[in-house]
Amino acid sequence: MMCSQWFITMHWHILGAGAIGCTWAVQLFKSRHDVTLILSSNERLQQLSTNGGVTYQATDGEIKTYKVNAELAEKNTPIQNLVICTKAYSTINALQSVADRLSSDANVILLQNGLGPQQEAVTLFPELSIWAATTTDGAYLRSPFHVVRAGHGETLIGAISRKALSNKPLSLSPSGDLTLSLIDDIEHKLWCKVAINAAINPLTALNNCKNGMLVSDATLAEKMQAVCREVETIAASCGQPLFEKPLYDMAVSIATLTAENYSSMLQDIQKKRSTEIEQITGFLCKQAEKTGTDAPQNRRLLQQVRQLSLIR
Ligand code: KPL
Repeated sequence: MMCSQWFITMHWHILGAGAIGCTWAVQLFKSRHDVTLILSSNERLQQLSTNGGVTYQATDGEIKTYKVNAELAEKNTPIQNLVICTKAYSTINALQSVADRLSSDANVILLQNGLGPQQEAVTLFPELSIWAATTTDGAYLRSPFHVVRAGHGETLIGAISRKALSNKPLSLSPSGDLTLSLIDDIEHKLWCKVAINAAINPLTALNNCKNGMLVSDATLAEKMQAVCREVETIAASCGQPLFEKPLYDMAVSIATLTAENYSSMLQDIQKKRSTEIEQITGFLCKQAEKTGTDAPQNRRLLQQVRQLSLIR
């Protein structure tokens, strides 16, 4: 179901001013919603102010700066609609940092890679209306608060908490050039995304290569195939059949489509940031353990990426 098109001005708080957070901020701002970025420090507030707002480069090359408001999490004004676009490992801390400010009927959208934090958020905050989202939008930061939109994808959003499931559908309209769709089974889409990320990200991080190498290099292709077979078995053991096609075929298509890209995990390693390995491969290994499924390939990748993160 597409989000409806009638005009409703809403106040959106966005936590996580990375590429996707800045893209959402600009698109909602352009659509005349009230938008407030929640930033982690006074230095970040200063950086935004020095930049004059959020600078956005559209896919046609047009560059504009939008005067988006910002504040710290400590502010005590209520939050009605919250999008968390942090890295997966920061989701819970991010949510806890503003939990006191959420109105009783607030909507919270969790938009990140991986699985685990979404379920944890529902367990920790059962009274909240929580939605999970996954996106194929492409964007990257050229510098802090300067986002480049690399491609237009789709963002799928679905209810994951009891309250969100029983509430009226979420309305985000209008939402600029974001393509947002409300769907019933978001968990399945999150599993599919995790499966693709598990196939591509750790191998590219460990081999310091672009996504395309996983297809063009026979040894890496074989390794990716073995990982895919295992991920499919784990998913099936959890009652989550993945794609209609074999996972390996899907992973090959995506690695080919993004052949010139560095995966987000490799970028994290290169920039000496934490990776999302625990929410991707780590999540799958935990599920394998719960269901008594063998997962030697994924366990090895998990250990190797953990090691790599330690020795940087
Ligand atoms: O989502 C991605 C990521 O890098 O995290 C893929 C699909 C692997 C594209 O690079």
